[in-house]
Amino acid sequence: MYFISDAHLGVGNDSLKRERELCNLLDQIKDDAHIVVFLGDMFDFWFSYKYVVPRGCIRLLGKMSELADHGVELHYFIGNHDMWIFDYLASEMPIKMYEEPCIIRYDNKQFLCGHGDGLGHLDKKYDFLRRVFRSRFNQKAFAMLPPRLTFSIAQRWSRSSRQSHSNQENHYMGDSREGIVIYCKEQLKIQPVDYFLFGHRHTPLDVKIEAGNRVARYVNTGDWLNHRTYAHYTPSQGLQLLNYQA
Ligand SMILES: [Mn+2]
Repeated sequence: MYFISDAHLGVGNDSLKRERELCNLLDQIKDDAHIVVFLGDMFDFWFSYKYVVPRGCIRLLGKMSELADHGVELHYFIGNHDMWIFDYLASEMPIKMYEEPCIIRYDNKQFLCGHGDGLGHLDKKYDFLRRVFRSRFNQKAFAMLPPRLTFSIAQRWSRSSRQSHSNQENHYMGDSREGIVIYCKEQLKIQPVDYFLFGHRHTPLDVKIEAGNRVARYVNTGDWLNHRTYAHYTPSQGLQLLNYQA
């Protein structure tokens, strides 16, 4: 079982190289992966219209559908950059799409997965924007604008969102400042979880989470944008954070 996040395809001069490397990883794991979980922001920006889809990212889309056809179970947690992907992927291949964190069961273990944005509610302004952008009514209104306008608004939002999140330090900031850690502790109080997996922080992390007499691990996959890190679980070796090797 593999977990990958935050490739942000479409941004930067090395986007194509990043995409090729990601496809290469998916090729490497194709035969032994039962499940691949994408933890969001694989695309830097996406908007699916009813009849039209954006340009680009065909290698990844092709590789994902190849894995799905090969019998690999695919899951996709929508991120804050690709939140307007809607039903496009699921209409092209067997893949399970999620807008909010959700538990995936494998090997009698509970993996609580999600993208990770807005968790812990440390940023009220972001909570508000998240609701605005995820409202079905606003999405429908947005889809009626001509793409030229939609894309320029969206690219500005994407850039500002990347800049505001880049204020977050690229190391562990402490339990009270890590929104995802706050969320993990709350969840562990309510239900048993073995592993929490998130992206969005762009920082590979492996944190022990304790609540009452329950203990779990929170692993952040880092990102494919800068770190080329991902997580791998096997029943014999448990959960590991790994670096991509060409
Ligand atoms: Mn994100």
